[in-house]
Amino acid sequence: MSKIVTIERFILDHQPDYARGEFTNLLYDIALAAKVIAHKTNRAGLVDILGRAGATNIQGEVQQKLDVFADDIIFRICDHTGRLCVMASEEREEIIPIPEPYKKGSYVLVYDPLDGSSNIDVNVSIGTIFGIYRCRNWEHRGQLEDVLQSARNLVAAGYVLYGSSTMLVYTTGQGVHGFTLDPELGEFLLSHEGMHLPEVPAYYSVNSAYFERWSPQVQKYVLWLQGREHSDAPKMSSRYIGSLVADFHRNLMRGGIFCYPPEKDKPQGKIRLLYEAGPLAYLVEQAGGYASDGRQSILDIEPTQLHQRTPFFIGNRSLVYRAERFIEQEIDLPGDG
Ligand code: P6P
Repeated sequence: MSKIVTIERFILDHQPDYARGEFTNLLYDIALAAKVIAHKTNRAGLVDILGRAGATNIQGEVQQKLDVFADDIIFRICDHTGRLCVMASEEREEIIPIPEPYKKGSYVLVYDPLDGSSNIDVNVSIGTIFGIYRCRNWEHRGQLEDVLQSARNLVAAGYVLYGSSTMLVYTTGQGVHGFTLDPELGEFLLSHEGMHLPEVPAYYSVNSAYFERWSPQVQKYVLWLQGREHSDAPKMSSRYIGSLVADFHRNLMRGGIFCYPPEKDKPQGKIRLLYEAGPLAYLVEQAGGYASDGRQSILDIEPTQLHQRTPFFIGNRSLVYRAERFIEQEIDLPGDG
């Protein structure tokens, strides 16, 4: 039997010497939010049934869409602790200042409260993604400049996967560690210490229904992934469930690549840079992998807008580097002189 380590114990035992508890407590706050959201998402189907009496559920709460609920929970757990100077959420158009009279803290929290929430109705796993920066501007309460930082500046990143079990996976730059929620104890217990991408990838994840939307270079890359046209790609299987956190987590555990390429009418793709691609890119590098927009590391992209999107290739280095090689090729199109 392995040792029993709660996430709180692990965070304390691994906090950097300079940590004054603010950063450590912020990670606790996120773990608490994950427990509350897990409790709610695990009853998603029931909330509709229980809440059929009018627009409220049996607790008399106004029924909220789960992603709005998740956003609200993270905000209400984090807004008053004095650990943050500002937040940004996929669910909110603007940055989220820390309300007066609460003390301004040293950190910035960016998050996608419930990614893939459209999958809730069909009982497919969904996730929360988060990233933590240090505040840049000490003069004012948090500002946009504190949020618009490249993912290379992250001091922590992670995700929560609400699946067959609820897992919280995070890194503070000292490796990637996974914790599984014991619903009876209400504790996240260390279950995957020192996670690392396997050398040999098992899966590629891409929505092949969009093949015609991609550039010829991306089309050739995906055909390569599929082992066609004299491909020297490793033999892989295709897995794509339309939930980034679930697809990413499986590929982290088994090796592989997740791709959301640019499209003719969506040149920036779909995945958000600040609170989806950036935190996962920071985490995957800690697990031996790499993330790119097809031309450069996701970590080096300087955000200019809160909700900007980016093409996204993330997973085993060898597979992502290959995507960059295919995309940089100038392909002679039919009719070219
Ligand atoms: P598509 C969910 O909406 C999401 O943002 C990611 O979780 C997921 O990987 C992607 O979109 C799926 O998008 O266009 O393939 O349905």
